[in-house]
Amino acid sequence: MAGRIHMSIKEIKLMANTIRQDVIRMLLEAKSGHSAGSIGLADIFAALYFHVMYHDPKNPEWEGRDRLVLSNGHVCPVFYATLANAGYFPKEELLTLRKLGSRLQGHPHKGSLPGIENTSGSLGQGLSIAAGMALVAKRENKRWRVYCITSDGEHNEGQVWEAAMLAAKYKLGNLTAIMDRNNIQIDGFTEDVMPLEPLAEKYRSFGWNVIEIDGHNVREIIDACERSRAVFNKPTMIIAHTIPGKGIPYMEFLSEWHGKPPTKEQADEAIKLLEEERKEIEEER
Ligand SMILES: Cc1ncc(C[n+]2csc(CCOP(=O)(O)OP(=O)(O)O)c2C)c(N)n1
Ligand SMILES: [Mg+2]
Repeated sequence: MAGRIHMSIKEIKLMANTIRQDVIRMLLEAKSGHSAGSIGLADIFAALYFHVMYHDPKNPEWEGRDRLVLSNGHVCPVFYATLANAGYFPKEELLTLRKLGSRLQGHPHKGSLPGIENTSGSLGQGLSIAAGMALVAKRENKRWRVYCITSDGEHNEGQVWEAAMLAAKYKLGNLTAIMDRNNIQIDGFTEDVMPLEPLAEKYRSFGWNVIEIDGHNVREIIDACERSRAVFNKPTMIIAHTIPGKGIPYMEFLSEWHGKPPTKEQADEAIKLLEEERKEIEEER
């Protein structure tokens, strides 16, 4: 049905746990792919698709849907797992990730799979795409919003800052961007490769509404998205502080996990830890 899938906080946490387990199984089967960023974004994707966004998995092209632009396309395992759990396509298909002929390629391709609004993989372009969509929606008085997931590493690219200027110029209050501030990129820590801080001050000085959150706190994610909806004359950047590889200690904070899959032993260990976390969530009030 067109509208929102209105899960409770606890249900969203369980869904994020399911998505993490799916990502581990997908990457193990594919024997390649991006682990750390995908695992770190599970809470944000679960909150967006199972609470915040208006969408309809049975009618992916519903005109009134909110649009999600994924800019850092390499984290698509978390996106695919979220879409499958929401009902966009059968969950069995998740295990075809990166296989020849699969609709689930290593980077998302618009037109191949329902629910994908933009082709990505080449970093730095998503915020521009999202701003363009939001500009159209504003000019045509549409009620739908644009959500853009962007990474910290891709903020090395000048195009991101061009998009930031444009979105502020056109007062795109219908645009909510969420930055995966996980401090790593392909070759190390962001602050070593190309210092980005002070990110909040930079976005504020570019004319954006900026909200900083713990990107694993589902309530904070939902609240920030709701607050962004109440600001009409500025785009919002939610800087979500996340832990790459969250919940899997051998993976957490390590850029070496940016782009490699787990071995069978590592995957078994991860599933065991995630099952323990699941029990803890189930016991919460
Ligand atoms: C235009 C472009 N340049 C370089 C790359 C290669 N690349 C792939 S991922 C990545 C690191 C990006 O950092 P981030 O998205 O923060 O990585 P994560 O946090 O997911 O590890 C790079 C440089 C690319 N995909 N596109
Ligand atoms: Mg990063």
